Amino acid sequence: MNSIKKGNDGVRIVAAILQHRDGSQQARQVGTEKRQGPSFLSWELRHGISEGVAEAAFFCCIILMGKLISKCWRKRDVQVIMLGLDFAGKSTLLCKLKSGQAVETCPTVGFNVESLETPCGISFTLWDVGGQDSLRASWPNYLEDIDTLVFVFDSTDTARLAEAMAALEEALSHPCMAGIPVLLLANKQDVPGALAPAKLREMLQLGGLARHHWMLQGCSAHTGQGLQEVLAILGMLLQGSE
Ligand SMILES: Nc1nc2c(ncn2[C@@H]2O[C@H](COP(=O)(O)OP(=O)(O)OP(=O)(O)O)[C@@H](O)[C@H]2O)c(=O)[nH]1
Ligand SMILES: [Mg+2]
Repeated sequence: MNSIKKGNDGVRIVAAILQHRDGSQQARQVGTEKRQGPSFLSWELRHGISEGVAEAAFFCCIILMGKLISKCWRKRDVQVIMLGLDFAGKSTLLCKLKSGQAVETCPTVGFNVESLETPCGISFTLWDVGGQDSLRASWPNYLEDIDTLVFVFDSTDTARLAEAMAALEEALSHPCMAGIPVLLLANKQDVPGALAPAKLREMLQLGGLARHHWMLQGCSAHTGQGLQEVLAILGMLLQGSE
């Protein structure tokens, strides 16, 4: 059985271990090998360190590349979810943002989805999820891996404002929502007597919103009022979350 013994003067002693019949062992030197470099560091030690450093650097590179790839992936695949009570105008907003047209809609059962772009060139996927009472239990399924939440209020429906705020609060309490920016839309501003955004701001009970970066914008999915601002704010929020 051969083995290698380290010399502390940089000389590597190559030895053979002889095994006798009675079980005893004897080491016999069969050669030496002089290594370059500082004598206080044996060849094996130096070799071991450089190998360890190379290994660590390799794994660091892998981790950094993984992070870079996942960041690039996120950039290409930004997800925005739009929630709000039924009749708030989410689907009308989605169509107006996508095509510039105010189309007649049906209540959404499930979701609609479109790809859009902010004025600063961030492409994002906008999910419009049905807001009927019976569908709200499915909202948490849409909250995983989102980058921004858009919550739409019907500014003409003050009777259901408390219900809308409770639904918002419920969504914000989901663990996936931690640190996610929120854009609140006071829709239907074209309707005379609609609750003004400033008034809605006053009435908002901050609750879970206090833990988020949030903004409020008045708009009309019918006339397109405020929709350029909506896209610009989304761009800011999405840039901030990158
Ligand atoms: N006047 C006015 N009406 C709007 C506006 N936005 C939407 N509406 C109307 O509000 C009604 C409901 O709009 P939807 O877009 O279907 O509402 P929704 O939030 O998608 O509703 P669900 O799919 O049930 O969750 C429709 O009759 C729309 O035409 C708006 O800005 N102004
Ligand atoms: Mg809808």
